[in-house]
This record gives sequence, structure tokens and C-alpha cells, in this order.
Amino acid sequence: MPTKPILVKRTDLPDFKEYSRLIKKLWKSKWITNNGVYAKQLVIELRKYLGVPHLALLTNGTITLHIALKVLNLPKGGEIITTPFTFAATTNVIIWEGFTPVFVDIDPQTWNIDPKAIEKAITPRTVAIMPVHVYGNPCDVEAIERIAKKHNLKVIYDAAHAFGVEYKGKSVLNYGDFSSLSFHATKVFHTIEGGALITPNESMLKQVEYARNFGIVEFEDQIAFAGTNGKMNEFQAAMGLCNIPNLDKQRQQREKIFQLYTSLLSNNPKIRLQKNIASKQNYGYMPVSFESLNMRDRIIAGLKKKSVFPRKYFYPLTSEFRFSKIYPKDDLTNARRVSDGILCLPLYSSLSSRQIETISAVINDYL
Ligand code: T4K
Repeated sequence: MPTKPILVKRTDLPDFKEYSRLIKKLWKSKWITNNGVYAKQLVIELRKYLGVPHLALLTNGTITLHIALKVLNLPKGGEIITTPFTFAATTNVIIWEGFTPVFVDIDPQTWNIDPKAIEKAITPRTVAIMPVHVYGNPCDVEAIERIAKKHNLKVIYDAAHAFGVEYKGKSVLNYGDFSSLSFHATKVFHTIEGGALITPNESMLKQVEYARNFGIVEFEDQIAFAGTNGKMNEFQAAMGLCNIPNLDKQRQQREKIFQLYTSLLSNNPKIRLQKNIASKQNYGYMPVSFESLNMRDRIIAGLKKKSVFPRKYFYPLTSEFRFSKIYPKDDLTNARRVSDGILCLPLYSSLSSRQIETISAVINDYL
């Protein structure tokens, strides 16, 4: 019998009966999108769960970043300072919205954008900073806030991985002009596809709500500006509502897995682990970085033989994409070193201790 593959992620699904119960009601009401009852309820529950003042639900985490940049109304062609150690979406959005990404280096320990490098890269054309809380590890939010204030720059956090993460006892999503969440099926909280924008500014929240609904203010003849369609539908929202009660238990299960991996791998000098500065982590990813690209790729081959399929999140750097060659970049030594060796090991709530031991043994044996 062939072994069942172990993939990098496995979607957590709620009790089918509970989801069906909610979906059945949609058959009666026939209201299945456009800010329906489930979407409204999900906003209330997420604000409470996350401890954030204003939150708007959107179709996915990418459209969420697009809308943040749109409603901030920044001068087109401006430069946005960002990290190259991220998923393609972060950089793609900057480019699609007509801005120039300026890539700066990461901190060698936290793997997040280095505030010193941000400050060095500021020019008269800089309009914003787009940091990423990579793998849910909080950026140096205080230093970034100081820099943004000093230079009058907007900050949009790509918080796709940072659901439920706290920094110094409070939600990390409360920093910056916007924090953007992804609720994709592979994330610790999901609505199948989905996302949310969080902002401390109520009038900005209104702009986001108009922007996701074509720019319509209240009635169809009142279009404030050219918006898009970024609404979350009721099937997505119902999935979110059913997932919330399971979040704390799933987080505990992932924490155990994360700790077991850490205990089995952290003594190996050829493996670098990320230094996490959160006061509460979400254990969404198990990233490890090996000494070299060659070593990483050979470990991938070894794991494949055991039907284990980790992923190279995030290799190559987005500054290395073919189209990115024309964009300015700083010295990216740390980012390159981490990315060349990076591997995200399987991490999801139903992974067994035995599976983790097997994966870790393959790695340790190879090294
Ligand atoms: N910013 C950052 C920093 C991000 O990481 C992302 C997305 C975004 C922005 C944009 O957010 P969204 O627009 O996606 O909301 C996956 C996810 O699709 C993507 O959301 C995520 N980051 C990225 C890091 O990973 P792929 O192309 O690697 O996914 P895929 O289809 O290969 O799935 C990975 C594994 O997950 C599979 O091997 C098995 C498991 N899986 C996947 C799906 C789709 C399931 O168990 N169930 C499923 O339904 O991008």
C-alpha cells in the first residue's frame, strides 16, 4: 500500500453537521452574499476574538492588500519599502497598484524587515512601508512606528500569517494604518478563501467598505469613487463562524507539534530557527533554514522518499523574480541566506508525534 503523503498543510474543517445547519438557513433566506447576516456576525466575533477595534471582511488576503493601498490614496509611482522574504502576493500588489517596491534586508534572527534598513532606504519618493509578520512573528512594530511618524509614511502590515498573534500582551494587528489578514484554507483561521483589513481609523474602515462594494456609498446612484468587488460571501462567512470555536484547541495542538519539532531539531548547528518575539504565537508554520541551498534541496529529496512534502516558503526572494530585476534593492545578505536554506516543514493540528519524529529523523540523519 502506498503511504499517504504528508503535505505542508492540511485544512482544519469544522463539524459537517454544524456547517450544514448554517448553510441550510441560506436555502431559506436566499441571501447568500453582499454583507449578509453571517458576514455581519463574523465581524462581531472576530473583533472580539482578535481584540481589534475595526475590521472589514474581504474576498481574500490579496484583494485585501490591494484595497488598503487604494484607499490610502498614495501618490502613484511612489516607492514602498518592503521585505523580499515573503509570498509573491505582497510584492505583486505593490506593483499592480503602480508603486515601486524597494527591497530591504531582514533581521538575521527574526527574519522580519530590519528597521535600520528601512530608514536607510527612505527617499523623497517613499510613500509607505509594507512589512510582513513573516510566519506570524511580529515585526519590530515600535521601531517601524517611530520611523513612519518621523518621515510621515503610511504603514500597511501584511499580517497574512499573524491571526491571533500578540505582542506585549496585545494583538499585533493594532499597529500601522492597516493590517491585512488572509483567511485562505491553509491558514490557522480560514473562511475557505477570505481576508480582512484591520485599522485603528473608523473613517478608513468606511472607505474599505465602500471600496469592496464598487465604491457605492449607500444607494446605487451614490458612487464615491471607483471601487472593486471584494465582498465575502455567506458560505465563506459561515465557514468562519464554525471555525472560531475550534481555534484555541487547534492552536494548542499545533503548539505541541511546534515544540516537539523544536526539541528534535534545535540542537543541530546546521539548522537555523526563527527567533519569535510574540507574547502569544499562533504556531502556523514550522520554518527551518539550513546552511545552504544544496543541503536544503537534498533534504527535500530525502523527505520525498518518505512521502513527506515540505515547501520552500519563501524561496526565491521576491526581489529575485524575473520581473523584479528592474526594481531597486538594498544589500539583501541576510534575506538571501535565510531564503536559500528555507524549508517549511509540515505543520497542522492533526499531525501525530510519530510523523514529526520520522520527519525530524530524516533531517537529522541526513545532516
Ligand atoms: N501575504 C502573504 C505573506 C501570504 O503568505 C499570502 C498567502 C498572501 C499575502 C495572500 O493571501 P491569499 O490571497 O492567499 O488569501 C498557499 C496559499 O494559497 C496562500 O494563501 C499562502 N499565502 C501561501 C504561503 O501558501 P500555495 O500555492 O503554496 O498553496 P497550495 O495549493 O500548494 O497548498 C499548500 C498545501 O496546503 C497543500 O500541499 C495541501 C494543503 N491544502 C491546500 C488547499 C488549497 C489543503 O489541505 N487544503 C486546501 O484546500 O499557496
